[in-house]
Amino acid sequence: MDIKQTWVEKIKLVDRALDSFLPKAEVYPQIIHEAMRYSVFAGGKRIRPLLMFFTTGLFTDQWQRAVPAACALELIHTYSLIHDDLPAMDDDDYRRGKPTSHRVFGEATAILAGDGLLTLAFALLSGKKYYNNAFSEAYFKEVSPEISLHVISELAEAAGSLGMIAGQILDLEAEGKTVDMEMLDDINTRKTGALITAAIRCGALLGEAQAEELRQLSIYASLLGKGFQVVDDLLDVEGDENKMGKLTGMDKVRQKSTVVSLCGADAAKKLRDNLYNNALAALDSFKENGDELSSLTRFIFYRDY
Ligand code: GRG
Repeated sequence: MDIKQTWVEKIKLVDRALDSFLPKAEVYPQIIHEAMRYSVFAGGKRIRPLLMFFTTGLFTDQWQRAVPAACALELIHTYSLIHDDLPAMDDDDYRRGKPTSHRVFGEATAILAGDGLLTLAFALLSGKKYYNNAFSEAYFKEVSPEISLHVISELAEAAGSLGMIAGQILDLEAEGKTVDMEMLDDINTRKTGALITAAIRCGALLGEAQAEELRQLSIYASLLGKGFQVVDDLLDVEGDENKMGKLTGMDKVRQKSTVVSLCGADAAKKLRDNLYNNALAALDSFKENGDELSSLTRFIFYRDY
């Protein structure tokens, strides 16, 4: 089985687990569950769950214990995209090739669908209701309460007003202004990097990594988060709209400062390559079980959607 096939199988597992955690679309009040499901199953790449699985896999074969936390992170990610697309924020009509949540369900329902996903993320990691869910079995059996609380707090901090929400508000405030590279790096570290870092750190915690291993992986995560955003900025300029399922060139329209607008596409590509090499070097000490994480790192840095 080649590495890509193992990715597909893990993504299918995430989809089945998400399906089991989310209330069915027929559950009252149907419209909110329909809207939550619409965005969760709209074709996301599931990069964050894979990052978490492969990081737990550096330390143990029992990576399935990471399934609930990986799903929780994907729910938080999906909520952030629904809210980011709203008229009050980026006002986007398409995401992943499909009409955005508010275009299908209206603004109020889209806001509530995001809220529902964010709160479900924390419910499924802590609620008795999920103890008997087949996808949670390993998590509730094998993970100590101390580690479980640590994971919940990592996710909350990453999503919160010092993490992703800080990045979003700073990003909105910076629209129409030219920010310097230091400020841009801070925005991106919070807006995009916080959830990427949470994927890696939660994966390491669930694998019972030692403090030094967690520190080393946090360095890797920070480089990966920066790289993720540089590639996103490059794709906005050079990407294929059909592959990406959304309009390109929007950073310019919205007068957003990006690495590409500040330094040009060539310099952005050099930065991407440097970040990629440094990210791989940060994984060096995990060589033995690190193949999947290294391949996913390559995919993230050189993806075309
Ligand atoms: C609204 C609280 C709040 C936060 C929004 C996510 C975000 C913060 C803003 C989105 C802006 C953006 C497009 C940032 C680039 C990084 C990013 C999150 C890209 C989308 O992630 P992918 O490529 O998406 O993993 P898929 O669709 O594959 O799940």
